[in-house]
Amino acid sequence: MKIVALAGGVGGAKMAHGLAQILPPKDLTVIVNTGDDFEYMGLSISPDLDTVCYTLAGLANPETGWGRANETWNIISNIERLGGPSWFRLGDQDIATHLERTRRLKAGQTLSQVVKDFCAAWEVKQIILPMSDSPVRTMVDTDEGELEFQEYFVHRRCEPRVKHFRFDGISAAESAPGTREAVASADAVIICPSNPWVSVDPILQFISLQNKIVVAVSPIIGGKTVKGPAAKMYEELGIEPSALAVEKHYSGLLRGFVLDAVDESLSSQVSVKTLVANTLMNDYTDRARLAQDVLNFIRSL
Ligand code: FO1
Repeated sequence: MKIVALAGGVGGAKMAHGLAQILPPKDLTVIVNTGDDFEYMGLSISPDLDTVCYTLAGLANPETGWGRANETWNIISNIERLGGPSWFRLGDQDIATHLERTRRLKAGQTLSQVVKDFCAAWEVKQIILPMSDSPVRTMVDTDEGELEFQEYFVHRRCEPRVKHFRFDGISAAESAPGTREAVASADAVIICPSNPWVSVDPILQFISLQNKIVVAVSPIIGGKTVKGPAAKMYEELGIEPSALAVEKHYSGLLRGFVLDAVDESLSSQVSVKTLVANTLMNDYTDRARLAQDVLNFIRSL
């Protein structure tokens, strides 16, 4: 079964890793959000792409979910000592990724080419595609004004209240090579348990899911998010955070919806077919089990 997974952030990477443990590599394409990308200290940073690639390569930091395992922090500590910025924590190994990506982009390579080469070097056999090769920047309109995504997310720890999201550059941007073809030839598309507002919505601007079997996995469990600000965002936008809110978010797109066992009672209110599953992914086994459950669910649709 050929699957396209739409992913951003740690939840998306874990689900992609679960799918990667089951599907033959050529049958899994992951289209990744690049709205969180930014330039920091002259470096081109692509957090969601790196999180997905590091996770599939088995190189991700198991505590944070982002960055590298067994990381050292010599460069950032020395920058800090010199009075430079250190709010965005870049480890030594991770900095090598950003230096090399920045060098290649400056030399004229596209982001897709860079990702392809890095995946080959890290022995990631699945197909990982950025949503676009053009810069798209998620801007968060808050009660303290409009902030760049990482400024809001990391520097301000998601404290400002959100009012609206804008994807700067989206009207001039095109989908990355291979994304539309991957969706067209997929048997199904899985929307990973990523933040609907800032991880999935940007990707959805680039692909058409018409007439596809689309299944979403809720990132909200019992009204809360496992990681990140999705529940807080729903609340601040005047929507009660719940799996139902996520299903409504994707209204018109879905053939099936996966919600956690904790939310089983909500299942009857969902307007598409549902799968109640254990969606918490604490370890590699949980990831593979959830992926298998979702694939079986897709077969039943
Ligand atoms: N998230 C943090 O909360 N704090 C950090 O200092 C931080 C550094 C960082 C470095 C590289 C990278 O690839 C990701 C990093 N992230 C950090 C995570 C990332 O910014 C967010 O999780 C995503 O953008 C949201 O999906």
